[in-house]
Amino acid sequence: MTELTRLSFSIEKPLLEQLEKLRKDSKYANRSEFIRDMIRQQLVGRQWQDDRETLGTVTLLYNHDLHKLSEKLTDLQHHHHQSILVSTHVHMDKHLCAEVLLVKGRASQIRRLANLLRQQKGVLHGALSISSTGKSLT
Ligand code: NI
Repeated sequence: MTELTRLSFSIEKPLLEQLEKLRKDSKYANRSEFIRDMIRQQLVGRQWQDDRETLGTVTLLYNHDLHKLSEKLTDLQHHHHQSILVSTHVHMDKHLCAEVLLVKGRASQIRRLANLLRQQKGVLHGALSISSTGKSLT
């Protein structure tokens, strides 16, 4: 782990109050950890903006009764197997399925894959959650 450096800085009182409100709302007990995580959040956003190698999850909810939808989604995943690290399928009820894919690759490729999957007819909800491979976050 990298050595910690203590620092002091000036901040307007109302802005400090806003920071404390954000910290409490986010249930962080430790202000330093909250600020470190805010910085990391900015860095992850920057990695995605700069189209760097990233990590993300794609969640899909769909009705498997729809003609050939399951096959279509499986075909698309096979076609993009280099980007998909792991996938999980859960049968939600008699008709609905949920899948979560852990994906890794350039940000633009992951976005394209997530959009391709969620725009298939019969996919009721599709969401991309962005994360990071962890490089440059420590
Ligand atoms: Ni299922």
